[in-house]
Amino acid sequence: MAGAFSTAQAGLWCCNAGHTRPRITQAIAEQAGTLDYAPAFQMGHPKAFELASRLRDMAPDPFEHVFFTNSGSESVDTALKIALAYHRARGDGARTRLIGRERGYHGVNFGGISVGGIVNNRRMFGNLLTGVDHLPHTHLPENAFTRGQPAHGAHLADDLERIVTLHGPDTIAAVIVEPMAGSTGVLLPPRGYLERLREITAKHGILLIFDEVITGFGRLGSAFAADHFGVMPDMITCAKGLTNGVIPMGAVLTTGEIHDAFMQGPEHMIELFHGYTYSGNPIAAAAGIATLETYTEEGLFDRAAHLAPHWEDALHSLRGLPHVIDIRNMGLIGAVELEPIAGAPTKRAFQAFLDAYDKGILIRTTGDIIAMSPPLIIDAAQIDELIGTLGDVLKALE
Ligand code: PXG
Repeated sequence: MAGAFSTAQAGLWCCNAGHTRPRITQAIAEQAGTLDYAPAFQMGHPKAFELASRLRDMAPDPFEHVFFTNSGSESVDTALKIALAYHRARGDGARTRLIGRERGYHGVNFGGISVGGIVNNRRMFGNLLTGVDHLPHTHLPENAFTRGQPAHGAHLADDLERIVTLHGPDTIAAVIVEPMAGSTGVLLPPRGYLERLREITAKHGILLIFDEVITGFGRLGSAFAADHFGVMPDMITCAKGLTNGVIPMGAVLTTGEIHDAFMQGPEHMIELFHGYTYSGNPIAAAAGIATLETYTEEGLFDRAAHLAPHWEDALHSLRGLPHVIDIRNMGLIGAVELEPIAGAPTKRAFQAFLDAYDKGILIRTTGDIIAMSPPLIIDAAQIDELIGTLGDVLKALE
């Protein structure tokens, strides 16, 4: 791998094109010397529009509009607010409930932790948003060691019907899920699950938001997970890989229908009372354009798709090593789940993290799960080296 140290983690799931890419660093330097800041309220600058157009071109067809933020957390809260305001703008203002999912991660702002399903992210922070409910997570033991998308669990989406019946369909604004849950340990959507969620939300006039902060920009071998699964939500949130992790930036992609609901005039009025000082920041926009160019020029999303079977084989070769109770993979994402030490959850995986670091590889652990998302520029030999080293770590682990 490049240098003496290799990352199985692409930073924090964000440096999809690897580190210090010349096109990106150069674009940032040039932009800093040309237009380093421009206000984004009631005016704009060309680079923000250019990046929005390129994102639109890269995104699946229904997505025509972009709202820029500065992080995944801001993208999530922005999307939730757009959902509430969209229904309000259409005279459907009783739709105020937001539905997330257990073991979902949607960043650390109040909206995100409210719809998120990680107890430690919630318990310290009071009552959070009201009117929030949660779907069950999709992690079923009978799917252990499945290669790719698991077979069992599409029925878990039907729980949305229960929630709809409980609260009344006309009170629910949106459902937000990660198409593949990353942070809580690479929890894959069972076959048919996302399709079922789409069906039920559409039937009841509920918006569906895919949080693609991790799955966006090639992780699954397509620009977005929506392409990969062939399921189109109403909004996509993204960040991380948008600028290759180099400069903070996020975005919300919406359909024309959602955008148009706000455009009721008069023309001098603000349509959506929301935005950040740094929305569409010129340097971030320049980094984003250079990043998308790098992905396209180097065919990195196809590369991820082509490498995925090799990645899958390499990962699953770890089956049978001590303490390994599950292995999951999709695209260039993978997880190895370890049996927790009785009475000391997370200790074993954390030791694996330390041992791996000593051997020159950076892995990420969450609970007793080792989660990996290598840069999309990795090659087959590097995958073998990485997984070989991880195998040595696991063999020696107590
Ligand atoms: N949504 C999803 C799906 C994420 O994965 C966020 C929102 C929030 O993004 P920001 O940019 O506000 O951090 C994330 C972030 C990890 C890890 O190793 C994952 C994230 C952040 C930090 C660590 O699991 N994901």
